[in-house]
Amino acid sequence: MNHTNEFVRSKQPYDAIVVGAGASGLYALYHLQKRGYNAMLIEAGDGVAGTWYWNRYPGLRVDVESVEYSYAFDDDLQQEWEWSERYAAQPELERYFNHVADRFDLRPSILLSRRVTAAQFDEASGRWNVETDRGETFDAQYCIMATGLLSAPKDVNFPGLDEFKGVTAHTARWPEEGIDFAGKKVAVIGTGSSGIQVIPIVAETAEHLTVFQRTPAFAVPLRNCVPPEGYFEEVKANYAEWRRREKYASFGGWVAVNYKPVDLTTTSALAVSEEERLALYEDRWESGGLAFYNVYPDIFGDRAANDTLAEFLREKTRTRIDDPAIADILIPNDYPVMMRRLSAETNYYETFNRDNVTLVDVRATPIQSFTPIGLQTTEQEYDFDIAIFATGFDAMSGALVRIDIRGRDGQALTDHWSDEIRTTFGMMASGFPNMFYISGPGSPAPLFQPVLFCEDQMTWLTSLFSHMKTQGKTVVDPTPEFEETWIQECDRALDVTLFNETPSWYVGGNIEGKSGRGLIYFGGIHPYREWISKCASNDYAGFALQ
Ligand code: N01
Repeated sequence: MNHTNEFVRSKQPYDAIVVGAGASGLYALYHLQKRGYNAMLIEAGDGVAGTWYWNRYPGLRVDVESVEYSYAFDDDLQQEWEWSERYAAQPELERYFNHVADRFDLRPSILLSRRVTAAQFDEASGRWNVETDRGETFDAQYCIMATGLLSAPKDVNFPGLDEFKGVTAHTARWPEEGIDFAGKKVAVIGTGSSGIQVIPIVAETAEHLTVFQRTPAFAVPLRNCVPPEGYFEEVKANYAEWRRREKYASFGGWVAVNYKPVDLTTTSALAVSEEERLALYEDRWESGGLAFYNVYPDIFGDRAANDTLAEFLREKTRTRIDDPAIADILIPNDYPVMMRRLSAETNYYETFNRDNVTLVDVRATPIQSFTPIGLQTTEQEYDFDIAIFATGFDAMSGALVRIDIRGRDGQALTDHWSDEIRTTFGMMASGFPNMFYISGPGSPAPLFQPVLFCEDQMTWLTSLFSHMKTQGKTVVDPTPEFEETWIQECDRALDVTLFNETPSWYVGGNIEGKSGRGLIYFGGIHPYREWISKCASNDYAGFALQ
């Protein structure tokens, strides 16, 4: 038992245990401690930063501008931190979250290098018993799962993989020492945001790169750079206003377009002239990154509106690819744009113009199995020294179902979620009292940047805790009836969008047998805030207190 462990143990019994030291977990710990709760945090990694700790593949950088993808809760923090680029790369983000841990003196309350393996609710005490893979147990009134929405890699289970004699790596579990591609034959499987970021970097030094693509992605230029002189200073001088707009007047928690904060577009894509529509799309194209999330709202629900943007992006992309046959494979034409997460890229399409890069369409010629020297598709064998899996995540619920969570009467969370993900506001599950998820399944987290979203959820939670205190209550549990209301609201919100038209991680479609029901609240942040604040002002109706 190390010193830190003893120090943390000496502070028992806890009011709250936070699981996960990513953006949400660090903030949750800070928020609770600032309000006088005796809280500690447990993290599986050897360092903090969550996503930015585990995913360290070359090419990884954030695709929301750094000045926006950062905490808003402390003005001194946002004034003093200096970003070096428009979109920070992984090492800088890792430094930022480490700085936050130091600046707010969070480290003494963080236990690193142990994975939470189990948590049981004890009916008699109304408290949680949390176990780690080191055999430790901790006890707390509240258990706050900040385990990440995209943190559990999807299982990689290609037949024959055990026989492969080369090096393998998953983008989300990249070795700290890195991988040298020079003079090597490399394969990348997967062309979502992770694949799209790593592929151009690998191609620069590998002898040969073979990309195995199943579903083509819509990807737009990121346009990373050192921003024009004075830009960061101007944002900082007006941060309060930027933050207000990000939180209350944006689609996803970011507002920068061409270095200016823009308002949400509320008109229909079909209600304006083609000239006006194309001018807006050109403006977003020029800006780069995720600016396309701030176009006409009906692209999310109306296929004809969506087609206008999809076609714009297809035309732009085609001009960047030399070989029309390669372009046909790389450009999506059978699902609506934005219904898979838009990727932001740097030299991605140009990479396929290189002599040392081969694209394999594994939709047309599926991978059959790995071999000792590579892999076999239905068409031919490919050999390589290094296999990179950019195959994605068991999103939203994956990190939670990998922990043996037991609620009332020993019920397993995996049983509660066996048919579909059932949560209340994406923050709790009925029968699992006093356990809360931050950016959890059933929340709008994937549609709103998590660094800001956690502030909303933690504020709501500590208001609930205060309410409980004033009522003399110690246990909170959503009723099954209210949970059903929330699931139906999730259904309603999904049904008015086009998200179900392609089997992405948004709807559980990337994992065989996974239901998309209740996985994400597609109503987005603004209706979500209305729901949770209405519930709070209604004395938390739908939540049973005891
Ligand atoms: O994962 P993905 P990701 N055989 O699920 C393919 C965020 N993020 O890690 O779609 C062959 O998007 C799969 O093909 P298909 C961001 O929110 C952000 O790239 O199943 N292929 C797909 O092409 C993002 O959306 C950044 O047909 C297989 C790919 O692998 C989310 O994380 C950077 C396969 C997986 O794509 C996930 O992104 C990175 C198989 N058996 C990630 N299994 C930023 O820029 C899977 N694939 C901030």
